[in-house]
Amino acid sequence: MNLFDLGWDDFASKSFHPFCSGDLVPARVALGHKHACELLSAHGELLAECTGRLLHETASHADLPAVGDWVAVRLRPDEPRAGPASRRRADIHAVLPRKTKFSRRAAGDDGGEQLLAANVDTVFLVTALDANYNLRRIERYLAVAWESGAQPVVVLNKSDLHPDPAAIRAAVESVAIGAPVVALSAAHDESVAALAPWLRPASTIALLGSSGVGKSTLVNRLLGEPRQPTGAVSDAVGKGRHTTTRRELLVTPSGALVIDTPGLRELQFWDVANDSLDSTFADIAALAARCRFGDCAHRSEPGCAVQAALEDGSLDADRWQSYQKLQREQAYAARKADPRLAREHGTAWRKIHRAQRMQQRLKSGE
Ligand SMILES: Nc1nc2c(ncn2[C@@H]2O[C@H](COP(=O)(O)OP(=O)(O)O)[C@@H](O)[C@H]2O)c(=O)[nH]1
Ligand SMILES: [Mg+2]
Ligand SMILES: [Zn+2]
Repeated sequence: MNLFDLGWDDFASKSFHPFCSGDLVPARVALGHKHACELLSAHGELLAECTGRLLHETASHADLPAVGDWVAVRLRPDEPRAGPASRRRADIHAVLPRKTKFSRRAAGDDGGEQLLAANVDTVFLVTALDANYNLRRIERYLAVAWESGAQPVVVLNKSDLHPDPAAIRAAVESVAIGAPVVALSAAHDESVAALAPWLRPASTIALLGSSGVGKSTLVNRLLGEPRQPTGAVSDAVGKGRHTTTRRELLVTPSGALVIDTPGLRELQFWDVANDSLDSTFADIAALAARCRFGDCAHRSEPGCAVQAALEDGSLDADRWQSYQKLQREQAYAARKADPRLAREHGTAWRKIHRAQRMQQRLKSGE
C-alpha cells in the first residue's frame, strides 16, 4: 500500500519532518497495545514494539501508540521468517502529533486519559433503535466528538427493530445540531449506501458506540465480508481472548479506512472544553447569549432567556438537565486533567470549609 492510501496527508507529512533524515519510516497503527502494535506501511504489515526509550520517556499512557496514530519506525534487518505470511518486525521510535483524537476518562476513581482513536476525519456515533435508545447518550457522544476535532455523523442502526425510524430520526436531528443523522439497518445490505458520502478514499472513519449497537456488523458491511467478530463472539473478544487476531483499522473496498473500536460501557469525559459543549448545545448557548445579565446563572434572574424558553416549551427540560449534568462533568474532568487546577480548587474549598467552621464556632460561642 502507498502512504496516501493509508491517510497520509499534509499534517502527517509535516509532523514526520523531524524524523526524515535518518532511516526512520512512517507507519500507521492498525492495532495498538502497550507492548506490541500492528502497523500498516509502505513496507507492508509490520509487527512493532515501542523502544525502551519511548516507553521510558512517555509521561502518560495516552501518549503511547493508539489505533489511527502515525508513528516513526525503524525496520529490523530482515530476519529469517517463519513463512510468507509472517510480518516484518519494526521498532517504534516516536508517536507523531495527532490531528484529531478521541479520549475518555479511564474507568476507576483516579482514571487517567484513555485514547480511543487518533487522526480520525469522520466519526460514526452508532446507536441502536432498540430498547436502549437514548437521546441523552447521543448528546454525550456528540460532545466528545466535537472535542476530538472529527466531524460527527449520528448513525441510528437497527432501524428494522423500530416501527417509525423516520420520527426518531427527526427527534435526533433536533438535538444533533451540525451533525448529519442517518437511520439504517446494518443487517441489510442496501441501507448502508446512505453512508457513501463519508466513505471517501483515504479518509479515516471511526465507529463509536456502546457494546452491542452493531458497530462490527456495520464494519463488515462496509468491508463487504465478515472480517470482524460480532455478537456473542465479539463479547468473548472483549474479555481478552483472541485479541491478537483482531484488527481495529481496516481498509474498505471504497478506499476509506474504518476503525472499529471495542464497545464502550460508558464514555466519561476526559478533557472536554466549554467550546465543545457549546457546539453540542448550540441552541442553549444562543439562548444564554440573550439573557439580560452576562453572568446569568439561569435560575431565577430577571430577563433569563433560558428560563423563558423552558417556560414556553421551546427548550426541552430534559435537554436543559442533560446540558447541566454534562457541564458539571466537564468541570470535574477539567480538574482531573489538570492537577494544578485540581490543587488550586482543593485549596479554595479547604479555605471555605475552614471559614465555615470558624463561623460555626463563633456562633456557638466557643
Ligand atoms: N435486528 C438487527 N440486528 C442487528 C443489526 N445490526 C447488528 N445487529 C445485531 O446486533 C448484535 C451486536 O452486533 P455487533 O456488530 O457485534 O455490535 P458491536 O458490539 O457494536 O460491535 C449482533 O447480534 C448483530 O447481529 C441490525 O441492523 N438489525
Ligand atoms: Mg464490535
Ligand atoms: Zn439566563
